[in-house]
Amino acid sequence: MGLVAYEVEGKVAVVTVSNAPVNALSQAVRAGLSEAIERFQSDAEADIAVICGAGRLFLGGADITEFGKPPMSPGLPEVINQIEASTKPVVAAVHGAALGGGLEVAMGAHYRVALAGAKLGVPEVKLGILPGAGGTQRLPRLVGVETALSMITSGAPITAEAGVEAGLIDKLGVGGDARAAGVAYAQELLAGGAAVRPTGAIAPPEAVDFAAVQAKLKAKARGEVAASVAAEAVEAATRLPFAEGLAEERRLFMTLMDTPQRAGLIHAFFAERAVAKLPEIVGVAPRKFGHIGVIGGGTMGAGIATSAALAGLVVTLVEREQAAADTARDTITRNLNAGIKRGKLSEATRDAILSDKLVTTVGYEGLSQADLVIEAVFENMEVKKQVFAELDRVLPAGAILATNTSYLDVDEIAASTSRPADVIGLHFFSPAHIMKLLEVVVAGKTAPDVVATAFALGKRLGKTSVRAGVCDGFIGNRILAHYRTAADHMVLDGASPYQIDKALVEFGFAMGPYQVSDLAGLDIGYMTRQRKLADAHPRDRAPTFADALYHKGWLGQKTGHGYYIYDEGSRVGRKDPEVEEIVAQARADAGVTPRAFTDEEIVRRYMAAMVNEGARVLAEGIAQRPSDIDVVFLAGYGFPRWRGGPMQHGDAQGLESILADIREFAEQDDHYWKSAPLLEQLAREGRSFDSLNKS
Ligand code: 3H9
Repeated sequence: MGLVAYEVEGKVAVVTVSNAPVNALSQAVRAGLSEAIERFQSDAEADIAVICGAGRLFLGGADITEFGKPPMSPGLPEVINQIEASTKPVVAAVHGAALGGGLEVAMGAHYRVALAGAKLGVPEVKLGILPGAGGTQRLPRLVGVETALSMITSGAPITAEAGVEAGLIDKLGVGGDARAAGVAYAQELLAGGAAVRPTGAIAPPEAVDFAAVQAKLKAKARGEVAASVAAEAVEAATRLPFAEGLAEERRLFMTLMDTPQRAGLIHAFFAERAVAKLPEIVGVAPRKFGHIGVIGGGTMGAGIATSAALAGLVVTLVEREQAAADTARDTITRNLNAGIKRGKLSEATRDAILSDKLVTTVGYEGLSQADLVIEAVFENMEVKKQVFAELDRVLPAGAILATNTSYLDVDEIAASTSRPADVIGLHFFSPAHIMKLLEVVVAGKTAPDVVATAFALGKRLGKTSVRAGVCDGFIGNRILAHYRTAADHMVLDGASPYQIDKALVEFGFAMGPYQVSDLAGLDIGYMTRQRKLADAHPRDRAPTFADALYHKGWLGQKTGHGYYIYDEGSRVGRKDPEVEEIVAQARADAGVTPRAFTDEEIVRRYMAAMVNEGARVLAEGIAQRPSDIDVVFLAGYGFPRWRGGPMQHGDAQGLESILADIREFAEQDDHYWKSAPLLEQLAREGRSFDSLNKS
């Protein structure tokens, strides 16, 4: 029977889905399940059926690769209705995970057993849709509206144990064999004379204050619609008979299926999985990395050390003086304590890390046993070279020498050592123990197994690792520098920094560029401008207002004042009229007559700049694929996930249209606005960035 096996074992029909890797409910699986249930109806040898999954989990949900394509019969809702309508009882035996359509299959069954630790969830909203195979109608009937709403609108799974408590699971299975647990439970049910028990026959659940629910969801949605629409479907369950509720769910599901948000979120899902697929490391075994060294105990070094220690690695952090080493230990302890507050680790784990896993010390000799050392010292080439000379001297053969530089030339650092093949960039984002993004900067001579180790380490640390080539700023900061310039030009031409922040937050960014400056510190941007001064072109337009703020000592949140004023204890800034005056002065000094910008033009300019520089980064091979750039911006720069990332956004807008914007903007400034040749080529050929993801 292809992907779905049917066997009878002592009056129990065992229906097993085997569709590696996650038992997605593809057309062939749906057809197989439907056939199996039909066969069970007329099978005199079987009085009860068990549905289970082969491999590491029960069912991972609908086959996401089918979305956006013409539907193929039988549909999942029909198959689940068929299971529920079975005249003989059906049991779902869950192990690993039952997700989305997978949990919906389980809810269509009459009884559910789950192995301890299994995850039960309806993550559809994370893909821009809602549980569309009865989940919004059956789940509230089983667990009540409140729990159903929480699971459906967050997409977060619960454990089998919590499922039992909530009434979703009837029995917690023992042992590691779901099929055996399912058969045992089925026999127990048979012995007790259990009858069919359709979830759809349960009375509609009691309503809650749905207006309040919607208000709460909309307040935190930042433009994302799925959770709110999913809550509408749950609301329908409370007021409509089951069949009508299913029809309403279907209608709402189809509206979400048609949104660009669905396309953006599913793009993000696959982009995040494609990012680790690198031809250069296929079949290459990573080196060992159980003992990590960190050079420098500032915010970044301490964050990296925290991240590694939390992942169970042994960490030796080296500082120049004992006092600095002690401060680093204090910072790491604070990071761990904050993790305890957020429920990420226990006090016992913290104590074990501090006593057994973490050494903070002075001098490089403590690194003689280290497998991989990450340098996180001051961003200065000469300082870095001194550190690498020391590392070259003390590290054992085969150890990896990594730099956390955010823009310096990793090739030059590598060339200063006697072992350039062992050198790589590992660009963490601050705070390093929290931010997901890790740029793996591969230099010209970096060995493939060093790249493989960097990706294995990233996975161990729970990071999203993206391969980047060597250039000033790598993928993220290079593109950031370019679009940030577009924002500064708009300020010089008449837009207020506050309007720009507001327009971009409404677009869906976590923060606008001037809020980001305040968070990062205005000194960072100032140093970058100073560093690049020597390469400046006479037609470059300097953001003199930003320099003026820096010289006033308004460095952002850390000084309580940057573009915004931060009142004591507040991280939310308020506007400052004095900043507007400083900006007005900068315009006057530059001889600019200010003009008004619409929010729409602000977004168009910002995004055109981002996509254009993204195209250059691709053409130069700094990023391997457009979707890797998307992942960088989703994981590290607060880009709205439901838009899929900047390159996906470019595709969604149409590359012709982005190019037309750039040409329009170039009429006022043809020095800054030069279209990238790759963008022109793709637009000319009628192709998208996504076509490069596939090639
Ligand atoms: C749904 O069910 C809609 C219904 O309500 C209504 C229908 C009418 N389909 O993540 P991994 C691939 S919506 C197709 O690395 P892990 C994935 O791309 C669905 N492919 O493994 C990857 O491929 P490759 C609701 C899928 O162990 C490979 O499997 N369900 C699907 O880290 C391994 O994936 C979800 O949203 C899929 N559904 O994590 C669950 N899932 O090797 C989505 C995975 O070629 N999936 N693939 O790169 C997950 O969250 C994780 O994959 C899971 C395993 C936790 C299951």
